[in-house]
Amino acid sequence: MSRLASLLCCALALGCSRGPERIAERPVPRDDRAARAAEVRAELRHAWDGYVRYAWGHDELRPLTRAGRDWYAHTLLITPVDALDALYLLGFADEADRTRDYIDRRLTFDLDISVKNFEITIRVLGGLLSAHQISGDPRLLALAEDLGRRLLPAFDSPTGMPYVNVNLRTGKTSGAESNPAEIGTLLLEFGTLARLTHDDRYYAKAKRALVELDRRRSPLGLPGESIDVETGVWKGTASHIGGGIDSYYEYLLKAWILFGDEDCRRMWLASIAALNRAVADERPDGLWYGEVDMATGRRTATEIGALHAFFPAVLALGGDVPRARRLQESLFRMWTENGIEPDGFDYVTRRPTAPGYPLRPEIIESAYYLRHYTKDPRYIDMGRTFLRDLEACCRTDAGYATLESVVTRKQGDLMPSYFLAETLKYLYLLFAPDDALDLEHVVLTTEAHPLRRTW
Ligand code: DMJ
Repeated sequence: MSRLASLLCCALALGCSRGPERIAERPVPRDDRAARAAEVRAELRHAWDGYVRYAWGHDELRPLTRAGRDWYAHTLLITPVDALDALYLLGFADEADRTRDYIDRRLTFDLDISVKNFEITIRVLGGLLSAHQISGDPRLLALAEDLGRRLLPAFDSPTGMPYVNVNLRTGKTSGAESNPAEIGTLLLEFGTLARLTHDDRYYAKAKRALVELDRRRSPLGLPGESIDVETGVWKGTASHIGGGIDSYYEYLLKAWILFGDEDCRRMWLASIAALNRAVADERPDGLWYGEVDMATGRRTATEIGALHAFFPAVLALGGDVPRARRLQESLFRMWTENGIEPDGFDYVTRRPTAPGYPLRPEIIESAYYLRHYTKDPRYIDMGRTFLRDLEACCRTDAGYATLESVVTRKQGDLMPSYFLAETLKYLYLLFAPDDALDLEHVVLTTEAHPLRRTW
């Protein structure tokens, strides 16, 4: 990072310790996009260097204790795999090549550990597939195939909707109570694996999970937030676009785009109509998406949050730019109200309901899509705010840290792998030249891994 930029960071960090108002008052500098793209690139370098120095070989970095953290008894190299395509995309080809060799040599899935099918699919399977497509390295595809084969038993439930966990060595499953996001956010990765290996089982299993979920939507066209995959009975009847449901919608649309799957198109169109009819909340201060009962449509909460902020991106990709713009404005107010966005926010009382900020990417992802489709500099301005606040509140000497509370600004001891894979990638893409990524010919997974239709 340039001397000027680090001085700016120090100044902003001081502002952060004095409380939220200071940051909100600070004017956003009107500098050019190229400089901001270079700044994000330097921040990726900083975050990556922290991981390499203090947590190399582990799943994630603990930036405050300066140590590594593994999700299970054995590392799955989650940060290196998740971050690999970001290293290529932001121009760190040497680091990426070295990391790719390390992954090829060290990553193994022959482990007696029970893993979360959804998380390992979106971070590891998706990361391996996109890095394989970028580098052409056949070893990454071999790893992806080995992993995919070990995850397949997860789908062996009476309904075909996957269990939450699966043991990578034995195939033993656990966790019958799941949710639409974990059931329905698998088809881009499993489908791409199917196409690249010519083994249609992967596509068929992940597609069936989506279809089984779809046919259990309520007469209003809505899913609930938790379901028993053995009985197919809903366990939680709240319907919304937040955590537990969110990326299920995203994959209906994106599977249609990536695979040309007409069933996914039909499910997407039915779902988006139901959402706009029943979950959207038009208020004098703007457009929000809250929570309703899936059966009655009765509004049960006026809560939104950082995870919901993926939705303007999906709306824009689906062609509804006006609605995407309005929702993004609401969500941006949620960000600026506290100087950084909380994980949960009541849009009526305007208070955080879940005060943490785990370095999430979604609002930045939406700004990127909206900038792509509208060319409106408004979204570049938003990006400057995101970058400034991230640097001010979450940057540490060893990388970036989550916030336990956006109110107190107390930092948490984790740099999730998606901070590199998604948050910094979207921030870079927002400022980078339009051709940095060919969004017309690439589909970004829910973990921001670009997949290309090469088949
Ligand atoms: C990411 O792992 C993915 O975007 C997922 O779909 C939801 N949340 C995190 C980041 O917030």
